[in-house]
Amino acid sequence: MKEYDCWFQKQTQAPCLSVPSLKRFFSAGAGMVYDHAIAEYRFLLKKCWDIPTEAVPDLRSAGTVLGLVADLNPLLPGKETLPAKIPAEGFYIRIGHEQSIIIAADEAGLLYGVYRFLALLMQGALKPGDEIQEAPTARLRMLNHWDNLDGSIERGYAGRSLFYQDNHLQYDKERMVAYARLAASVGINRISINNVNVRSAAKLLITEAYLPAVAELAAVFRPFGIRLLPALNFAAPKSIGGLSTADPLDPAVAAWWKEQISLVYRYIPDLAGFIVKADSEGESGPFQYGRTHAEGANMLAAALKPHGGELIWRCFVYNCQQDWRDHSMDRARAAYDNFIALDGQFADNVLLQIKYGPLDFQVLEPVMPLFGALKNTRYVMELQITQEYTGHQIDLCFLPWLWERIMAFDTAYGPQSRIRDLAGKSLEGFAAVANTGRDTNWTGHTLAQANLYGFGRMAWNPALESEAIAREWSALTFGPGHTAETIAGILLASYPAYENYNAPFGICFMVTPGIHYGPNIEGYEFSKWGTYHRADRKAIGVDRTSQGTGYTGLYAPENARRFEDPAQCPEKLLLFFHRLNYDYRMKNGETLLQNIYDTHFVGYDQVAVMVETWKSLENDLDGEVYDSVLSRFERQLENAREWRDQINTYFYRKTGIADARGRRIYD
Ligand code: GCV
Repeated sequence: MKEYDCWFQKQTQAPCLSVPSLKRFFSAGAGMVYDHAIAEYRFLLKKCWDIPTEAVPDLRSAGTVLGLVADLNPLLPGKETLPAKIPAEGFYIRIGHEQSIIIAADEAGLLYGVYRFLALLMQGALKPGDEIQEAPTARLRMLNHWDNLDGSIERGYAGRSLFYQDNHLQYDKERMVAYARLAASVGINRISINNVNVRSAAKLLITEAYLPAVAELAAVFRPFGIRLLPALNFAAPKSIGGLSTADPLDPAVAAWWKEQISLVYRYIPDLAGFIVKADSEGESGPFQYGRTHAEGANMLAAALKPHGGELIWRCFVYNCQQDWRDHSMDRARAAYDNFIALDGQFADNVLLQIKYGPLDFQVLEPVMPLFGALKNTRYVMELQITQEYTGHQIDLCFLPWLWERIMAFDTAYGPQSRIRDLAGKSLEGFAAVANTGRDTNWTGHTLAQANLYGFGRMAWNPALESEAIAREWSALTFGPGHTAETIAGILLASYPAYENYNAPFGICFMVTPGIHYGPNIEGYEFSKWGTYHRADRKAIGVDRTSQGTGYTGLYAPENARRFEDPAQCPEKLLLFFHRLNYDYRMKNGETLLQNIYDTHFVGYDQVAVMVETWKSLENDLDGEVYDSVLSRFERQLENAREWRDQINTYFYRKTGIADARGRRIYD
């Protein structure tokens, strides 16, 4: 395996379809992305199998026919057997004995069809008679980069920024093309290129000092069907416009944005729009001027409207100056409380971007109650691929395992009310904070490539199972067979293990402040961030029921009822919703305390098994990949040991109660 190539490896086995049929192709269509889809077909056959391709002038003599339905239809024999309609960005593949076809109604669909065809070919999963018809469930499939112009990345664990260095756009063009290929091949169609905390030079990205370079970057992504979506600073009218205010209802402010956004569109006419973090963690926003978030967003949306742009407005708005002494505040309520009353007030080109959980990408959190509750607002879900709270790409944590559970969450127990059912309707897409950087393997931990891959696949089809994704990614990356199967198994074991050795049962933020790696049980206990667990000698947790902060009541009735009652609440989230005594009896008949001990002993042991399993692959893997992953696993084992022992010791010291099974707890 070559790490840099990710899921486009040089193949060691012949393709499962005949080489001459792959070689001789006929295509019809027009447009930049169409041309690129054909170019990708040719490029990847050459790169992965060393098959040179040849365009033939006559459809009948071609082994593979690719193109757009409108252009191919008049030429295709047996067209009545083709699907009557292929949805936007979708494709249809049919494998024949003599000839295979890849067709789409639009250019992006053809590109996705080519990638899918090649991915299946690499997995040895195509044979005559196969028909594959797919279309993305949701329209927006976005990567958010939290990259700063100085080249650093907020919460980045894979080296410096892919885009910037020394306050300039500075990148290796070939590498950027490779990145666009990786993203497009799993269906990504939007990339935001700078940190939502828009500080220093990044404020100037929308000015002529940077726009020519941003336009060049947009041109790299354009043939891949990917449009850019920079992050804006809400206070820009002041910081770069020289105005005395950024009040969204001030006509001078609105006029300034209109002018500035028109300027941006002169350079990048197909810009997707902008993303904004406002009134959050120190960023400026409409609250500063006594305005609502609808007023703030709509002003920017109006400036984008003539250009067909969309505004992505983040809901990560909460008070980060709380007093731990004050038990009446509950940060988990914040996004809901700030946005639910605005339902129906946003302009039609505004989409709210809502983190999947009410806090902040914690290891175990429930799904945010805004999903399904917003009835007249367009929105997308935000996930995090970069492993801020899930092990910094030192620890292995296969995130599609978590995402599968999020997609299956039923918001209301009504018809079509699971997250995956809402996708493509009110839930118009998914965004995720990217985990990539300049490290040769893109993601620091080589196996963390699976998270990038998995996000794209799940954003394309939220009904996909994480097991299928793990096997698919492993087969593409390591070649189908025993090694890939073993690695898929390791991936699938990783999230449950991480959950076990991390903070228990939905307690959040027991992590080292600031950096967010490694345990610090009371690190956020007396801080301003609203992140408390309030453990004492007898009990732990925040009561978020109707007797406490009332958070459970924000859910639709069925969920409110389940979460309200500890006996019905999913046990993994028990301490997110409830304050419980350590002697509370859980479903297995053991106390809460004993369950905390057990999960932590088990979590460490699970990591030890993962390490041994990895070692069993030594002779099957490229030495560099083997060694680099092994060294991360060794660090993970050490981290799991710290978590296990610090958590267990903490609760042992609080309670004085030893492990019922007599295992060693340090005092
Ligand atoms: C980009 C968390 C992270 C911050 C991040 C923020 C956000 O608080 O720790 O680094 O800032 O989320 O999502 O805006």
